[in-house]
Formats: sequence, C-alpha cells, structure tokens
Amino acid sequence: MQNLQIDARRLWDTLMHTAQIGGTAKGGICRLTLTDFDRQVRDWFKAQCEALGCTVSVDEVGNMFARRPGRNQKLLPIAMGSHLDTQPTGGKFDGVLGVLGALEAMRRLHEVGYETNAPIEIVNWTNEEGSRYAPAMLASGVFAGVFTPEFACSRTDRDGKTFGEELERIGYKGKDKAGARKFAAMFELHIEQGPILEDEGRMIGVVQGVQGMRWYEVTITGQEAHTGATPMRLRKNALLGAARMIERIDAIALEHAPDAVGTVGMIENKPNSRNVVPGEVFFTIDFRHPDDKVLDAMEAKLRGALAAILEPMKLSYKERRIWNSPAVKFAPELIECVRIGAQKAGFASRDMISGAGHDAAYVARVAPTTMIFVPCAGGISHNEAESTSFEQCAAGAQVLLNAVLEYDRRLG
Ligand code: HGY
Ligand code: MN
Ligand code: MN
Repeated sequence: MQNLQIDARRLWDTLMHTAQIGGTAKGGICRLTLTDFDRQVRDWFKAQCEALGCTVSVDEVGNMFARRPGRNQKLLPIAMGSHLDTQPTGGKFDGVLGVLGALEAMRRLHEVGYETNAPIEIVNWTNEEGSRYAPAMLASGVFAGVFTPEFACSRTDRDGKTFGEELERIGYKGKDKAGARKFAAMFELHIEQGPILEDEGRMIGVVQGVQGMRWYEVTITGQEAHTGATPMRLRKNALLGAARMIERIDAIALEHAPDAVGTVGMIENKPNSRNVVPGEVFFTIDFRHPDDKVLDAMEAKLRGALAAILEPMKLSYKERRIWNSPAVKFAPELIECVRIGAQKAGFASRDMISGAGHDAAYVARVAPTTMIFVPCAGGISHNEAESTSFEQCAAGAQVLLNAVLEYDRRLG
C-alpha cells in the first residue's frame, strides 16, 4: 500500500469555495437542510464526484452516495460520510470537513489510479443538524431503520413546510430505498466541537463512541392579560413558568456533572408583546450523558419539576420526548485502523467519546463504524467563529485516507 499523501492545498481551497454557498458576513455558513443553498452545494458535490468517475445515487430521504469501484465488486463498499447542512449560525467545518475530506481522499485515489480492493463511497447525509427539522441525524436514522421515511418526510419546520415537500422542491427525493445499501464500514471525519484535543496539543481524536442524547418539547399555557390592570397574584404568566423551568433544567444537569449537559436552546413566547402577560411559551430541551441510566434519572427529575413548579402557578403544560439516541460504541477494528492511520501520518492522538451527535451514531447500528476528530479553535462550534486550521484539516483527511486504506488492505 503506497504512502498516498492528500493534497492539503486543494482540500483547503475546496473548503473555502463551498463556504461561500450560504456564507455569512461573519465568516460562517447558514445552509439549512433542503434550502436552495443546500441544493446548490449538493449539485456542486455531485458534479465533483462524477468528474472523478464516481456513480452518484440518491435515496428516498436525500442521502447522497458517490461510489468508486474497487477490484472486487463482491466486497461491500467502505464509506466515508458526514453532512453538508449547517446550523443557522454554523461554521465552515462542522460536517463539511468530513464530506470534503472524503472528496480529497477520493481525488487522490483517482489521480494516482490507485485500485482498492473494495468499492469506496462518499456519503452526504441529509439533515444531520436537526435545526430546521427535528430530530437531528434524521436521514441517517432512516438509513439505519430508526425512523421510517414517512416519519422523516412528515417533519415540519417552524413555517409549516414538510421535509418531504422541501426534498421534492430541491430535486433530491431519490428513488433508492433508504437503507437498502450496505456498507463494509463507515468512517466519519469531523471536528471535535469541544476543547480537549487543542487543550492537550493533540491532532487526532480516536473516537470510541457517542454519548446518549435526548430532546424534549414543552408548551406551557397560562393566560394572556393586561400588564397594567392585572395584579401579580392573579396572573398565569407562562413566561415566568418557563423561566423557572429553565433554571431547574440547568440545575438538573449540574446535579449530574461533570458529564451531564442540559440546554434550553429554542424558545417561543406568545404573544410576545410588551404589555401582555405571556399566555403561551414553547421551548426545547437537550439532555446528554454517556450513560443512558443517568439520562433516565435526569428525565424523571424534569417531569417531576414540571408538576412541582407549574401547577402551583396555575399553569398547564404539555411535554413530550421527541428524540432518544442511546449511547453508542464504535467498531474496535475500525478504531484500530484510525490509530494506525494516525501513527502512519505521525500525529499524536487520544481516545475520546463524542459529546456531539453524528450520523455515525446511527450508521453504527447497521455497519461497523467509527470517527476521526481534529481540533477546532477554543472548542467552539455551532458558531460562525468555528475555526480549524489548514494543517488540522489536512491531518484529518490524511488519517481518513490512511484508515480507509488500512481497512481495505484487510478486506483484500
Ligand atoms: O446536535 C448535535 O450534536 C449535532 O450537531 N447535530
Ligand atoms: Mn456535525
Ligand atoms: Mn452540528
């Protein structure tokens, strides 16, 4: 197996080029799933892969697969996947580095005419972020059999547009059944989205798995009233109830520190008028922890708090868990390939668990899967200031290529 080197400059230029598709004034990207910017970057990605001789397929929830044949067509493909959709105030690298790092690896294989044993595929998973359509990792979840295609297509954004309508509109509702494709393995390159690698001065994270994640939606109902004429003791203030719940949710996470995290990230207050006592508030909750039993305890505390806090305030409420992604462990043999890939490239690495969710968490249910992390400045992500250096991007793509070729050699 030759010591194939990726072209770091070409990778960086490709990252900077695609960052303009939905690029923001602050240097981030707003490329929400199934918007016109998503279509634009998908069209570009498809053309780049076809220029390498890859065959590009799209499944019924928009997942894209670019396939390069190998010597032995009987072997299942080795996939390298991540996502091209971003948060509304996303950075240039979350998800994008995984897809474009894979494209750089594919470009390298193509230009030197390297023949792999197994076919190689790049995957662009639809709606990893879950920002426009909840839950996150929706289309890789369909691929893994966690959600039905019908469930995914029925999801609506806050403007009432469904996933299915928007997928049709941008022309990426493919014919292939989601999940019909099988992989020998999937490797996902991603920025860490946390501070550990940078803090320890290491270039590569050898990811062992993904922590458990749960999302909830809460609607609190009180009574709209005049802010001037309604005495404090007679109010049913939904926003005050939400404020007390937000404080309690933060405390529940702190009670399970240091590994638990709890966040209220989205809130809608109605009627949101300065002289009306708020009558209804909607908000979301994101709980995460490496141990699902701790998440059970946090969930029980949440439900206890809703009753204990809101009932005395004469507020009614609805709460439902809309997502439960249990903790996941990755495939030991692939983890070893990543370790070897990092050693071959001469980078210091460390084992770690992913705090963020990734498509790999679902794909691991149907194929041997693992991830490779590289640092991001200050651990900042889901932020337009997200920054991973030229060298770090190159290191990640090099280790991705090395790990894939190491695994391919074993299949030969
Ligand atoms: O929520 C997550 O962890 C991922 O970024 N979608
Ligand atoms: Mn991501
Ligand atoms: Mn993300």
